[in-house]
Amino acid sequence: MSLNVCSNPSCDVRVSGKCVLGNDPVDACPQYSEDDEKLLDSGDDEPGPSAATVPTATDNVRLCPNERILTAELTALRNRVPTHTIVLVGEQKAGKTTLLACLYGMFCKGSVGEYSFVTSKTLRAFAERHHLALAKTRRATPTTYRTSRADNVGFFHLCLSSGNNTTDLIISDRSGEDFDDARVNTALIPELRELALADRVCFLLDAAKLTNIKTRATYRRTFSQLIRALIDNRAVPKRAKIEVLVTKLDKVSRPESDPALLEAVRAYEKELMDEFKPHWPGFATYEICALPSANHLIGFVGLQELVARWCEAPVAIDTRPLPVADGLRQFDLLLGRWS
Ligand SMILES: Nc1nc2c(ncn2[C@@H]2O[C@H](COP(=O)(O)OP(=O)(O)OP(=O)(O)O)[C@@H](O)[C@H]2O)c(=O)[nH]1
Ligand SMILES: [Mg+2]
Repeated sequence: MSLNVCSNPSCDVRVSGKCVLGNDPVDACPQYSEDDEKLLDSGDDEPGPSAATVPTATDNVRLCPNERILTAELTALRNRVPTHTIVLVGEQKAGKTTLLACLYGMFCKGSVGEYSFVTSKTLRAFAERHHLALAKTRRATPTTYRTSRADNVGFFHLCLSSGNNTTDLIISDRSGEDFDDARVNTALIPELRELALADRVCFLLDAAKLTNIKTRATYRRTFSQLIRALIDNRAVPKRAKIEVLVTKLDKVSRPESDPALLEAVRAYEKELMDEFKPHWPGFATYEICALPSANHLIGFVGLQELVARWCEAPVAIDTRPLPVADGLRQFDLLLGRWS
């Protein structure tokens, strides 16, 4: 690009601002090019049009971000397809997020029992957690990043198929601190809004903490206290099943571990059954291991059965009115005759 503003090569008007032929003003010179003047730096510092002011073309196609589903978006999904909602409950570092990461990892490899992966609306969120839980980074052992309290509650989606049946699982994950707070201050229980949607509420029990001499006394008490607080404050819907998932089984079943550790876990499971089963028929305990890093020999425990249970059709609620035993009108007695 030429920066000459005058067609006369001997004129240095561009530098000196004076016409070699003495024209004043300079643009009175016939050899002076007005067009080329535009090439001169005006000296203005105004920035060019910013990205924000340049109109961008949109095609109105909304891409699925595949992040965690937030509460506000959940209703739309639940209205579209019948879902089974699983709520994970547990104090900090109980293993909630690791369990989610493990489920994703297992379906990446193939079928789990009779269930195979169909799709997920939260693939990216699953993949991130799976990577953080299992990737060989510079850490000495695999670990999962803590779920932040600021994250609030988020939901993960898995669509699984068995034969001709497909099941949409929605699994919630939130920071353990929220559950700790709700246990000591029951006024906070209504803020655990995911519980009202639950078909299954899973309390994660850390087997390592339960058998640690320093923590076991407090942990035994606080664990059952949390279940009781949620039941007594009617936060768990009556239709929901309650599962206690004993996690980190690998830590109490190392070859060199004292067998008394596992016995202590089983004894506590029995105590929980005795305390809650009579009041909540759908109460049960199960043992799982979602990250066998302390004892590779044990492998992944109880996850195939867990998937099968979570995919079980929720018991249909009988909405028919009860027959009237001593109705005066024939019409009132009809229901009794039909049933
Ligand atoms: N050995 C072993 N470690 C586990 C297992 N499950 C979880 N962990 C570890 O326990 C720690 C806490 O696990 P998380 O999944 O982050 O626990 P969380 O319940 O999501 O915790 P918050 O997000 O703080 O509420 C991590 O370092 C995991 O690697 C397990 O089955 N075996
Ligand atoms: Mg977490």
